[in-house]
Amino acid sequence: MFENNSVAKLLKIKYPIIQGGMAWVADADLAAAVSNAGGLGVIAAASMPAELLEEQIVKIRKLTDRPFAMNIMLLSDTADDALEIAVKYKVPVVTTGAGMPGKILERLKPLGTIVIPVIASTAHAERVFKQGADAVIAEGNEAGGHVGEITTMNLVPQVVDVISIPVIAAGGVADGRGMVAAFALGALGVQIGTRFVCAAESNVHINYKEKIIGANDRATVVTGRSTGHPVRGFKNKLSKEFDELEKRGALPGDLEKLGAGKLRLAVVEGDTEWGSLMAGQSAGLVKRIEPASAIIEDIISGAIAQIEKLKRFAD
Ligand code: TUI
Repeated sequence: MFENNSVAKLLKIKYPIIQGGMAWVADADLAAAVSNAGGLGVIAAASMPAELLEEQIVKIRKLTDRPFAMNIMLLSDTADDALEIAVKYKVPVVTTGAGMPGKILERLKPLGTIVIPVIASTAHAERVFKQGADAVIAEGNEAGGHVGEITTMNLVPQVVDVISIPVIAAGGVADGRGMVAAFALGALGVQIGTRFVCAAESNVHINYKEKIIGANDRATVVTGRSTGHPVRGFKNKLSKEFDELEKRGALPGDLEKLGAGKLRLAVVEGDTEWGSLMAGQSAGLVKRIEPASAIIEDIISGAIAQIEKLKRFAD
């Protein structure tokens, strides 16, 4: 079906669906399940010390012979280590987030690694295009975790207009309708995070998954704008405390202290009040825990059904 899709061809995958590179969430188990289902599974380096990251790469190669990616979060202290591990293990695809990946492109492009930066503005898209990126992931404000200001609806077509490499849409995509909408805006693939948090193969604490399944459209909020690194996650005691500190003009250092270790607290310990439950606005679309293969099949069949409706412009 996607034989002529340039993202599927570039990545040698069946469906142009890329799993989000979610710190603490995106391990070899989840990534292998996504890759085995025909998407691109992603291991997030951000939360992993070097030995654990190496172990996870060895593990995913046992679990799948399909392509997979490593996500390098550029704000992380271990980004340089992760880059060298990507080289050592010849990881086929690297996605980057939360910064400008000039150094990563310089190191990996000569080796033939496919590099796909996440960007949140047209200026960033143009920069990484000139630096040799193979594609970009244009991530809108609806996404979970660290977010830019522009919505997916506006970001994607404006990015498509300024670069001539494939654009993958992220932020607010969780089902077939979202995938078709992304393609209507000119994207040639989608990145999905929040829905894969609830995959059966995801090792995220059940409390976190249940929060997503119980969420409505207004369940998330962006905090931390004053730090320069705004983050979207569930409204809870932590987000309220963060908001209050920010309103009182707290120093970035104090806000950082409040945030430290809170993603782990949510993902590993299942603390839904004081943990940082990063999630996108699409949490309201996620209805159940199901295998990654069922998620991907539902997205593809939903997209086909939606296209049929669109052809008739009617119900
Ligand atoms: O990176 C993400 N999502 C993330 S990273 C993360 S861990 C974190 N924890 C605490 C504070 C901040 C982060 C959780 N979720 N998505 C990709 C993404 N990249 N979204 C936006 C950007 C981005 C932003 C600025 C990319 C480039 C950029 O460039 C700014 C610059 O000039 O450095």
